[in-house]
Amino acid sequence: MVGNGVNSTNNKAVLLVVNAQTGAVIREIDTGAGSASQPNGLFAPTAILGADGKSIAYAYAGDLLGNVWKFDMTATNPASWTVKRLFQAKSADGTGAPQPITGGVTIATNPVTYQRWVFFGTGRFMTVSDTNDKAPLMQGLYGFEDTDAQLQYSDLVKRTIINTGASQSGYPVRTFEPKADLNPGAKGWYVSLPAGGERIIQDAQLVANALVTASMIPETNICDATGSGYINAVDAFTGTSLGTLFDLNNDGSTADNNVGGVARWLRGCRWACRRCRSSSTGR
Ligand SMILES: [Ca+2]
Repeated sequence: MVGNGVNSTNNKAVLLVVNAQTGAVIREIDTGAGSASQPNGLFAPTAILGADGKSIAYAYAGDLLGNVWKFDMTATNPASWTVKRLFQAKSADGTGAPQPITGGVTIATNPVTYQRWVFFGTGRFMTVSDTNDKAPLMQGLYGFEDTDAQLQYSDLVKRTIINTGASQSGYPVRTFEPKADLNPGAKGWYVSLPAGGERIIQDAQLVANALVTASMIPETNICDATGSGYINAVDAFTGTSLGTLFDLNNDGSTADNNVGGVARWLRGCRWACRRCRSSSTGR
């Protein structure tokens, strides 16, 4: 299974299911989302096996217009496979421009509720103009339950990044808000990334209950090989702080209780690209 990607002739987001042995197309599942004026494309899908442990039951994928799709492939006949939208990510809490989902989506089961969850970050880094996208709160990080219906922003809890200007052991650090349960009835959470062009263009990794994903902040000069970003880690099922995860002072322990002058709530560690490569800035 592959997403059709960008620049297709019909500008839609389409999942392609191909026979791996022969290359024959088993089914193209068109989400119907996209047009010439709003070109779309589907990115990397993640599939879930059914109860037999060998047959694909569902696949999930995001598209250029911020849609998260769930493909139901439980039917024996591929012609009966269906797709539905679970969410549409938009900037500034759902009121603004669609947030492109160009990395894959991550799927996991909540160990407490046994419900399936979907995780992803938003952003794109494909064109020259993408590097100049520095608007605040343009992109985000999301986690929500697959309720088999489309969720709205009102179904999610807004989480925030706090303590954004600190440093520890030479690293710029920041923190997510202290550990807290989801509000009653909430189906997930989201975090808006700050200004400066920060975005997420990779699929998140789940390590135990830690959702870990790198964000990137490109430099405006597209010829520059440098840039920076954060390694972000949050509690996957609440979107809040984990406690301890990073060893910033290199003492062999992740119990860095005081980070950047703020106790215990470290969740982001900034990295900087140091590749030795000639560029316009000579770095
Ligand atoms: Ca340490």
